[in-house]
Amino acid sequence: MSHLLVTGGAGFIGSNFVHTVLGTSDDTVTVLDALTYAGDRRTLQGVPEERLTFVHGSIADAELVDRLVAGSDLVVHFAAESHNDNSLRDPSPFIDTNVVGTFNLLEAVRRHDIRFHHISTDEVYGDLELDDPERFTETTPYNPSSPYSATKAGSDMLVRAWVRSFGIRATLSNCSNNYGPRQHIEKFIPRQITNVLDGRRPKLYGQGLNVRDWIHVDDHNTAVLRIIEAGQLGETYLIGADGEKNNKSVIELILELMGQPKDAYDHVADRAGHDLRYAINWDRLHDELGWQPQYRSFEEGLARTIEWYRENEAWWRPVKDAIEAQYAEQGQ
Ligand code: NAD
Ligand code: TDX
Repeated sequence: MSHLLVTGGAGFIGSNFVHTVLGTSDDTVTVLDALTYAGDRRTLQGVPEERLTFVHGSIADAELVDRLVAGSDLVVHFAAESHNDNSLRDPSPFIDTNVVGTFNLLEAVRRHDIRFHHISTDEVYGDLELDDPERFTETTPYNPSSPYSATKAGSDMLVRAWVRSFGIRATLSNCSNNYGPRQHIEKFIPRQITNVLDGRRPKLYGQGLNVRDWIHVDDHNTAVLRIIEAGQLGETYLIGADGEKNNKSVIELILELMGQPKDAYDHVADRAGHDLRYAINWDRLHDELGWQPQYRSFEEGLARTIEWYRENEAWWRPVKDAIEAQYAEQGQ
């Protein structure tokens, strides 16, 4: 039995991780979450509360971080400012949380010699051409495009430097685009699902030919657990599930699954610097650690995700108008 410190555990991927850990082990968990606009205490409803401690605070608070890290066996670091569009409007919280927050955690795990797992993204590698036969691997050079991905790249580099220079016991993972329950409705898939539920038309940036490599959030999290269990210290593992799809086809599938005409969406202003394509080669994770995704059908995973948003309107409804008003200001 271990005690985990999970940063960002009230957000999308972190909360699903806590549900999985508390549901499948005897471990205890402390969640440290600043409850920004993206965090919601209700994402943790239904977990065994007697094994959960919730701390409302920021990873930018070095003293708090030090105290919580000292009492843990393992730190799993999800907390981040995570939305590219927000990073184009105001990059500053991305520096504070993604760079300075990660630095605080690294210093604390170094002082107390605590095992650390760093959650990152495939966006640190930049983008690929649509017809490029290559996919990202663990040795692809870093080439981030947005303020968000640049701060994630910076945080990865800090972790790697703390491994090399100070010998901290850390692993890293870079995952492709996640979908599933409890994702903030600013993000592509839940935005479109809640648009349809709300009688609005889905919004496609530009021509929608940009490709994302979709993975169900539960598959991301089983991969993280496998890396924590068996990954080589100091190493990076890419997480993906062969889920490449262009945005237009995803919107069409959402409309079809929700009983709407396939063309009932609007083209809106494109994102500045919009990455064209992400694609993950996850051979290392499979060959070295024997991991495989469980969600083989995107359509089925998406249908279940649509059901979740249908059944949990109370969760997203209060912020829907404000999110759409913010997008409308940008012509999106
Ligand atoms: P999210 O925005 O849904 O959740 C982030 C959580 O972090 C929120 O609960 C928020 O309140 C918390 N947080 C923000 N600033 C904080 C601070 N200073 N201190 C403490 N908590 C803070 O993000 P997500 O989509 O769940 O992403 C989680 C992690 O996974 C991030 O590191 C992200 O870069 C990475 N990632 C995400 C995806 C994806 O598709 N969503 C893919 C690959 C990697
Ligand atoms: O309304 C929309 N219409 C649209 O066409 C929105 C919100 C997005 N898009 C496009 C932009 C992207 O090509 O859909 C694609 C996905 O957009 P996001 O959900 O914003 O994700 P992305 O920018 O790809 O980044 C995500 O995956 C990698 C996460 O937000 C990051 O945290 C993660 O690192």
